[in-house]
Amino acid sequence: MKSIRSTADLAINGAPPAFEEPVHVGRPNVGDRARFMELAGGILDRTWLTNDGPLVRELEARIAAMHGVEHCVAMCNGTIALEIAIRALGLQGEVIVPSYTFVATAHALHWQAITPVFADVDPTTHNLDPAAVRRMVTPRTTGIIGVHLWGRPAPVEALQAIADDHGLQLLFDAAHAFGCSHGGRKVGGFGRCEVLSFHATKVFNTFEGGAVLTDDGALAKTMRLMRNFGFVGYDNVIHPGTNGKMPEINAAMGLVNLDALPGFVAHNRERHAAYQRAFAALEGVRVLDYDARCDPNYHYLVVEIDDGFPAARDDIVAALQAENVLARKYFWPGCHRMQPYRDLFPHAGLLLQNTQRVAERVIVLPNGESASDEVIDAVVGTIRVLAEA
Ligand code: T4K
Repeated sequence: MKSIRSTADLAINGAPPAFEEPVHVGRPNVGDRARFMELAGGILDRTWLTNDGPLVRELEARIAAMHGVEHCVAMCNGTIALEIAIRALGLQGEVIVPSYTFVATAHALHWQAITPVFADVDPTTHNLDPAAVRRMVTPRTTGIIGVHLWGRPAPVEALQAIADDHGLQLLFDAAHAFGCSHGGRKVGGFGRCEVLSFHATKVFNTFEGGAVLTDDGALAKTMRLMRNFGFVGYDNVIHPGTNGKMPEINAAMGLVNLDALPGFVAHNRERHAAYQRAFAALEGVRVLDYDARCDPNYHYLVVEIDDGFPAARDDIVAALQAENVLARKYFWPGCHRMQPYRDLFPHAGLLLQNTQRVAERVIVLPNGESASDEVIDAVVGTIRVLAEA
């Protein structure tokens, strides 16, 4: 592999890229293939392909136990899981969410004619700032959705206090936080419920998939009805519903990946430390770290480019992509600058100063299996050369 020492070495200046094949953020983690094929064979033998099948039930039981909650309701993806949780909790009117999140958090509300009201984030943690949340409560507010961004739990106690003070429902978008803990307690049991995503690009995937975790038996029962059109038995519909079912083949992937998860997380953690070492000598670029109360899964490798760093974030991303390192600007530009929210709330940015600053300084880099030493060298070399130039 070429070493990047001067501007002439950069692919943006005509040199060959550092990697022939794209190096992705979000390359799927895949466990034991032979075991997956075995489970797939069992599905075909049983010809029970979806709708509360035995592998889905096994996966639900294992995920609930792992997160220390009573109920795991598996779904076809995290977005539908959010929508079902939102509807099962009876949210309406306005719901407070961060703008600095994947757009699915806001869309799951808008899709159901609920107004997402964007509150600003803490610039250090990138999670909701409780003081900003308090400022956004109105008589129309019915709930708060906290997001455990990058797998770092949101300020769960402070958000619960606001919810209690105002009689609001609190739930969490835990799409990034599979297996993560806060103060020694696994995510899953905070708020009324917590929503996971098992998308291909997540630390734990079921191709597509998601789930809602809760200790509330009545809520779990309602969500089970809702994910299967409200059916009880063959002809009896007792509740409005949709199709949120997880297929058996997805659960097979989940069971295999659950066995492999400790290895994925250990590897992520080791690569996170390798990035930290590599960036230590480059002043002005910081690898996002976690506080002692948080036990993360290290899935997202997030760096922040300090104000005043000699190279601009967007130029860095363009240069990395030219090297075939497909760095991402998650979650730029913030939901409030995406449609339909940009037109609905044209002045939202005035109250989202931290969101805008953070969204303009973050780069997400390949982690896990994609983050070889060569990739880390190429990333750091590219950024150093750009800064020196
Ligand atoms: N809440 C939050 C906070 C979320 O982050 C998400 C999802 C949700 C809710 C909703 O959960 P789901 O409904 O998705 O279960 C991705 C994912 O589509 C999305 O699931 C994820 N968050 C978000 C952070 O990232 P994109 O548009 O960046 O993904 P995509 O498909 O372009 O993939 C990213 C890279 O990964 C590609 O460059 C190629 C690579 N890749 C991707 C896939 C799908 C592979 O190598 N193999 C693959 O199979 O949004």
